[in-house]
Amino acid sequence: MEPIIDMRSDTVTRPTPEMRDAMARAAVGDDVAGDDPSVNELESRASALFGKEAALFVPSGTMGNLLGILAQTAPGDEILTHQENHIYYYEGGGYAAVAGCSVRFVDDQDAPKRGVMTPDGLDRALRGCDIHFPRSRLLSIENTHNRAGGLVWPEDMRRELCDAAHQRGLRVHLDGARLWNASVASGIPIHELVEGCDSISVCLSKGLGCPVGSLLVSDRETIQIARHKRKMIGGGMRQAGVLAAAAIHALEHHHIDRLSEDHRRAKLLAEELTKLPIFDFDPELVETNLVYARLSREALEAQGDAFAWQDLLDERGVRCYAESRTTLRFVTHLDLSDELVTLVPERVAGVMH
Ligand code: TLP
Repeated sequence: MEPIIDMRSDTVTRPTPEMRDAMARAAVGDDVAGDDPSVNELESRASALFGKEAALFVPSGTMGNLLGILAQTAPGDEILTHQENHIYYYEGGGYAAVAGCSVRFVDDQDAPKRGVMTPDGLDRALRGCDIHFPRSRLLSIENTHNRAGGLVWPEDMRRELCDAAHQRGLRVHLDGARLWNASVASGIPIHELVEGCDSISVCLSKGLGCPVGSLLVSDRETIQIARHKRKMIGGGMRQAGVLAAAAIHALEHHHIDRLSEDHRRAKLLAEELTKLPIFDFDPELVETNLVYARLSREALEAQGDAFAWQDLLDERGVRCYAESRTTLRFVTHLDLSDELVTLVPERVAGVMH
């Protein structure tokens, strides 16, 4: 069925013609030798935007998170995080396989929103200093929180948690793959959203529409260690300015501001989907560009679980991911339009006829 509407992720976007032009024209050099002017420019722009001392261009968000861990822990250390956080859930266990760390979960039982952690939750997880225990070293938070539905952390709670973590001797890493979305949705500038975070990984290849790339942002010393570790794990790239130029183009051409369009379309889609008996979720939970759409009991009984629904929708030209047995995820992004998004509910409804 034409056109195919690909809502699997905001990673599926292709660079715009203008972005490709900027990439073709990029000034480049050998970035491993520190010679690539475009990468150097991107890194210094990022550190200014985030209000931190330094930044490092890396191939992926997964590598940004892994380097955040590698630069701030030693093998045997423990990372504290929520059980639904990407760093634990989706990164192939890199924290263990490469960094030699273990993970201990901080629950969200007294938090107003899923995936949000509190100082009390942190205290329930921390076991203190004792020769029997691993050294608790790093707290990792995620904003926006992917598996909690793209939610934006309540800023006061984030700051409170960062303070509590520091008082307990932990460093704080922020997985800000979609921090741009958090900033646009909350109206809070990026540099404020990262106050109290010791390192931040942010993706360029999601909402901003770049083909490749993420940044790790931190203090000079941590970035220096991360630069060394990046080379160690094979992430040193040569004429990477071709890629950095895409990001500079995105920053200069309103690819951040336009995320409000993605958020508006996600909300609209959620409202339309919940008018169908196929879904059972609250559209109010949609705060940014991710729509976690829980299937109704009726839909599950009629056609099978979310994985079966994913295949059925695929046949109808709507691509999305099943995130669990009951829930489909639809993501809005740069390559969609109002026209395409409004086609989705009727195609979904067609599955039941
Ligand atoms: N997330 C992808 C999948 O891995 C699930 C997606 O489509 O959402 N942190 C967060 C919060 C992420 O959502 C992702 C990607 C990453 C890190 C990793 O980024 P990449 O894919 O660049 O390694």
